[in-house]
Amino acid sequence: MADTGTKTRPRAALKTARPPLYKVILVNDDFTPRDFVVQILKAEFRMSEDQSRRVMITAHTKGSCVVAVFTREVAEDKATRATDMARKEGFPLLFTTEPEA
Ligand code: TYC
Repeated sequence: MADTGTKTRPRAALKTARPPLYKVILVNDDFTPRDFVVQILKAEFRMSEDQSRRVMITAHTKGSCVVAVFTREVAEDKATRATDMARKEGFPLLFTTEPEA
């Protein structure tokens, strides 16, 4: 095969450049009002009204939906904050995180 000129970087350098990513997942439930879910998505994840409604409806119909992907700390922080906002209003809405791939 022809030499493409691409050099393999050391493992340590690659790891520093790309930390593992985590998905924030919105979980459906039977009690949280749709509009409240949309408000949370807009507030915590800075999503538009349109995007928020699509994600909410996907979770509603399929059971869950990936909201966004972040580094682990950011993903866990956002999932906790969003879940806490719902708890304060007495809703069982849940955001979880899991490693990507
Ligand atoms: N299923 C809820 C209802 O019908 C709305 C909802 C959607 C709740 C998505 C949670 O992640 C969720 N009121």
